[in-house]
Amino acid sequence: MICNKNAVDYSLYLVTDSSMLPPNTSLYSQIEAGLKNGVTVVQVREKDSDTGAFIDEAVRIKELCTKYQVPLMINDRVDVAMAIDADGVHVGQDDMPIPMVRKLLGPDKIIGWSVGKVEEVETLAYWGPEMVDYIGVGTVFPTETKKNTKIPMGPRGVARILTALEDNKAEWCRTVAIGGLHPTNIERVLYQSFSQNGKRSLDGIAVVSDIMAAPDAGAATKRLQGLLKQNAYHFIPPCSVEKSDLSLHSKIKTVISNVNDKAPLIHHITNKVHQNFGANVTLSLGSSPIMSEIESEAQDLAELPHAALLLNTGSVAPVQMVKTAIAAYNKVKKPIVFDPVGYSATETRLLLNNTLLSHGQFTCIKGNIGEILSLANMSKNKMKGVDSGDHIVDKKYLALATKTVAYNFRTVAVCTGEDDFIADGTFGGEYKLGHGLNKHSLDDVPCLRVENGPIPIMGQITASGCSLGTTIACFLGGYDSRISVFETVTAAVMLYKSAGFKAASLCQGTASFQVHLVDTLYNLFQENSPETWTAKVSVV
Ligand code: TPS
Repeated sequence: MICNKNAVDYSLYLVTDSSMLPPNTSLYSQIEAGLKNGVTVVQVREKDSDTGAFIDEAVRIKELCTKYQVPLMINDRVDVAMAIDADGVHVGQDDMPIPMVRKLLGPDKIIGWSVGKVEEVETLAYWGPEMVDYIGVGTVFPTETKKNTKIPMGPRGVARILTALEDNKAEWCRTVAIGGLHPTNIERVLYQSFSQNGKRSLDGIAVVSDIMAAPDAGAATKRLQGLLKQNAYHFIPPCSVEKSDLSLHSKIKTVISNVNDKAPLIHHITNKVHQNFGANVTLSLGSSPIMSEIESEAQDLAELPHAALLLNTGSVAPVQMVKTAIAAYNKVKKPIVFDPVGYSATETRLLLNNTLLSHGQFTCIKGNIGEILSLANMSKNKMKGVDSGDHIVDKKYLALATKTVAYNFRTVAVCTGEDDFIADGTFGGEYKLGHGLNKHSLDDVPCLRVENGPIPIMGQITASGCSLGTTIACFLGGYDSRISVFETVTAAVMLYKSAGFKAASLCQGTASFQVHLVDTLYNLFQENSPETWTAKVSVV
């Protein structure tokens, strides 16, 4: 027994596995390299060892843990934990029931439980603080390490568990996320996993393969420690200006001249109906379109200067290709605009859109009223097809839904309709282990409303909504860290609405509306005089 169980640091929790050791390493050399470089808890997990061998191993690992003053947990085997006086036991849902484990171990040992469902949180809350000390929340992502894992829950699934802990007042219970966690996704998981009230975040992460299978386990541990200490996830370069006295109009001018100078490359993965129109809109905004669904070039495209990805799921490229593209843009910190068309219209679309949402960090998520209400889980009726939901007029409700999407996905969310709503739930990329961040609740999400009166003809041509996505992507492609993503997206929405309004007054019908829309976008962009635009913005 090493520790006081109420003062355990769960931030970097190592679960051992001797079946994946690289050449020239041993179980002990890997664990010691981890301990030397910042592992804060060790769990011995040997699924196939005989009892005698397991005990020998656990005794040696206990010596290491004692040397580094780190708590030692035993997976599943309460008898082994008692025999060697380990600090505690970690059990799964199918292992010995928790009240029995507690009875055997007594009140001072640590008990951890693998949890994936809200009902399991309700149970541990019902048991009270004497039973479960911490939970392993997972599996977050698919992993080769554990057989028979449940369906990956993604960061939103982790957030649901953290919310359930708050709802059930289980404030004593600490949390680590586990399953498929690696440096490519850990910052995102820490950033996107928080309780709905903002008061709780993860206490740490648990890994097996990232350390145990690493040729240099010390370096792997250091890398993880670095990510844990960062306290911010910059998925695109952070805004360098805290507060500026410049007016919105002068910022918009800067945004447009940046786009003009940089001529961003807008990589579209979009539906067939939108492809041609989207390419023309891109060109009208001084940018270059590329419609590519080739998986092997996604990384190369992401690395081109001023590239941005527009991902529209109206008709979908192969899922693996899309995942590769999301990872590629996240890796090089370039913007992604996500347009989850018909988000939950069918089970297939819901699954696909949710899979993609759990796979990356999006700079902006744009949807129509139906999509945003469904994404916010505030839809009263299930949306049919890709119905825009325009009949819903309660503006407060729409603002709240937009804020909820922005907050839940840590993104800038845009809800389109007669009025557009834009909300910023990014909080500058900040995260903090354990107790959430002060002032990071839904109420702290800023939201704007962009109005230009009804433009009904906008809904009578194809791909007008999709091309707002294109416009946002062009503006973000020219992103300049002196102007926030929120303001950059607002500029795009205001330009697009003003262009739609003007084109509607110039056209003779739907076909010429489309032509006038591209012409007007081109002209307003070239003139760069936002003070003449008709769309008005207000704070909600
Ligand atoms: C603290 N568990 C869930 S996923 C996984 C394991 C072992 C494999 C992750 O491997 N929570 C805690 N301890 C446990 N043993 C579990 C959950 C069960 P990798 O990191 O290689 O993806």
